[in-house]
Amino acid sequence: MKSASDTNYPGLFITFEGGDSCGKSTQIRLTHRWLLEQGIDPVFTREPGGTPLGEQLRTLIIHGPDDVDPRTEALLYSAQRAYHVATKIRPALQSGRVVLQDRYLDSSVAYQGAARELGVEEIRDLNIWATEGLMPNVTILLDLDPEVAHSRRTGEPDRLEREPTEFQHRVREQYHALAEQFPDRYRIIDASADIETVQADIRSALAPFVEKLRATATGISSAAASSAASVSTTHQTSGRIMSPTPSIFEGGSK
Ligand code: ATM
Repeated sequence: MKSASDTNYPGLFITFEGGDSCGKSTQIRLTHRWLLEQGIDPVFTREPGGTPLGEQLRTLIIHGPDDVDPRTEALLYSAQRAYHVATKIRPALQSGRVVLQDRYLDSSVAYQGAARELGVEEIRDLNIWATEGLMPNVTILLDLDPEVAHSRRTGEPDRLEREPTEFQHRVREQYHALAEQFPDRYRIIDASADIETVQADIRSALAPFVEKLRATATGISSAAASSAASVSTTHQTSGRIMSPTPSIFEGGSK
C-alpha cells in the first residue's frame, strides 16, 4: 500500500470537479485546447469511464436500474477508478505525462459519502485503498448554486440528475469542505460567470502549474502538433517525459 496521499510522480495530475450542470464538460474541453496550445499534450480522460471497462461501467451506473443501492453504486465507482488508476493514470504520471481528468475520487466523497450519506471517511478510505492513495496535484472546483444549475439543465435527466435539489446541495457543501481541507490542491472557480470568464479564471489558476512544468521540462514545443512533427522519440527532461504524440480525447466521448 502506498502512502494515503501519493503525489510522488514526475507528471502533473489535474482534476475537475463540480455539481451537475456546472459547465464542466465545456470548460475541460477548452482547458484541453489551451494546454495543447501551450505545447502540453495531456492524457484527457474522465470518470466514470476513461477505459473500455470503465466506459461500460459508466453506462451501467448512470443508466442502470433504479434499484442500484448506494453501496453497490459506491463500489462500482471505486472499481472503475482502481482499474483506471492502475492501467492508465498512474503509468501516465510515472512517465511524466500531464493527466487532465473530468472527476476523480472527490466525486465519490461528495456524491456517495456526503449526498448518499454513506460516510465521507468510509468512502474516502475505500477509494484510497482502490487507488493506493494516488492524489491530484490540482483540483479545479466549478462552483455553482444547484438552483442555477437546475435552470441550466437540458434534455432528459439521468438517474443521478433525478435526485432532489437537496442532494445537490449536500454535494456542493462537501466540495466546499474538501476545498477548505485541501487549500493547496483546490482552486474554487465561480461557475456562474459566462464561459469566457470561467475559462480565463481556470487558466489563471492552472498557469503556475504550467509555468512549473515549463521550468522543469525543457523542449516543450509551442504546440503539441508541431511537437509531433519535430520529435521522433519521447524525451525525458528533469524527470518528465513529454509524449511527442498529441492525444485527442482518450477517455471516450461525452
Ligand atoms: P458527469 O456528468 O460529470 O460525467 O458525471 C456523471 C455522474 O456521475 C455525476 N452525476 N450526475 N448526474 C456524478 C456521478 N459520480 C458519482 O456519483 N461518483 C463518482 O465517483 C463519479 C466519478 C461520478
